[in-house]
Amino acid sequence: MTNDFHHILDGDRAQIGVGAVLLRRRAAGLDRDLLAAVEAVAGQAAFRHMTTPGGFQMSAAMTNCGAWGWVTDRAGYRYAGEDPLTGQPWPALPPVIAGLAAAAAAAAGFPGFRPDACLINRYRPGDRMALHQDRDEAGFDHPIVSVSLGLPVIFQFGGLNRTDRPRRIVLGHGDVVVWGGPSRLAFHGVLPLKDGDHPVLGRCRINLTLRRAH
Ligand code: MD3
Ligand code: FE
Repeated sequence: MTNDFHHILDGDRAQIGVGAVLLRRRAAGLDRDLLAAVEAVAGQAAFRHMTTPGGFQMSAAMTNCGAWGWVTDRAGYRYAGEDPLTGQPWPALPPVIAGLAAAAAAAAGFPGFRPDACLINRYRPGDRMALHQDRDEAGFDHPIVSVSLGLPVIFQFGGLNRTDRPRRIVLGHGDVVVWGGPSRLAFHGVLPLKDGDHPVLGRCRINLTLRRAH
């Protein structure tokens, strides 16, 4: 694979890696519905800055919806069925989010995707996410669907080894990416969010990642 792997599939789909399909602005028309769903989730399970196993605070604030939520604390990274802040189950996956994820996965060649976990990351200017792999799920056969809303960010898309030089892709408002096949275990991260004022989200970026955790 070359380092500028980026094939246009049709008007609004681009293959950005093996098994990775970018659906540019796919969620833009749903932005207000998605935001209302996120606000409803956050009313039950508040955004919080979780602690890494090493004792650092995550830069992005996070919450979850769906049967399983990704959490981190001094004990490690894992999926939990309850919000550790309240002891309550995570809010149900809103149908607008579940429907978007299933339709996007199908459009990318992964029919029948039924996510059971949705991590919601909220970035303010300066917030970032270091290069990592997503490997806390029980298996890696299902794709991950990511939905970006609000301010654009420079996303780093690496390879299967931490030392593979990552490519940079801007992820902006409404962009949906399906990460399946070998891309499912690629290293990835985001650079510090540049300040700006988005017409719908203000000085903020929200990212949803939909996964099959169990
Ligand atoms: C490529 N989130 O929550 S979204 C994460 O912008 C995470 O909040 C970033 O990485 C964010 O774990 C990146 C794009 C993304 C998400 C998951 C992936 C790319 C991925 C999993 C495998 C490969
Ligand atoms: Fe990730």
